[in-house]
Amino acid sequence: MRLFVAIDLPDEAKEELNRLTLELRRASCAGSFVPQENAHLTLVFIGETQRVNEAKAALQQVAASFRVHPGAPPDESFEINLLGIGSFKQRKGHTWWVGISEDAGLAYLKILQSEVATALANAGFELEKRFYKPHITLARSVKTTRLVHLEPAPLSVKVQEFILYRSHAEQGKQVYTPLAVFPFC
Ligand code: 2AM
Repeated sequence: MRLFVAIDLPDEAKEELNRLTLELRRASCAGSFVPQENAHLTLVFIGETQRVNEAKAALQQVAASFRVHPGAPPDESFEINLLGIGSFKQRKGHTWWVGISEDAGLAYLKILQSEVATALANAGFELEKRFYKPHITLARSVKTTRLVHLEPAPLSVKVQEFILYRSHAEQGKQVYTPLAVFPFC
């Protein structure tokens, strides 16, 4: 199974992301555009594995200990703010994404990401060693036909849990199925 760990987004954020995606699609001649329901913020991409229960056990430990981490938020949840548009260059075009504001919420998010990555690595999962750049992907392999100026509306997202997802293709579409939800406790 192909697995990843991510934060789900509220409908309001997904609607705004979809508005941006549609605007980008109108200015593009090629690209793979993320459907509204698939929008998410990845913490860690695990990749192909059969060790689902081991992944769940490692993630459960993170959820149980996150609130006592020295840098953790004082409450059961924290807020991140969506801010700005960016892109990564790929061989087949660009990945376009929405970023996260540099504030206390981002600092908490980075701690959470690092805890998740460390727990999975300690459980024997081989993770990519790429620097973590928090982003919410709008589209991949995009080729634009004109200059595009996208401006996300100010939006905050309450983070109170993270989710282990399975990713698979169904009739040519990418489907993300939640396998387990891990609230901070
Ligand atoms: P992306 O949005 O930048 O493509 C599910 O595929 C999630 O895992 C996506 O958010 C994706 O990030 C992320 N991911 C990270 N590394 C990946 C990889 N090597 N292959 C597929 N997805 C990856």
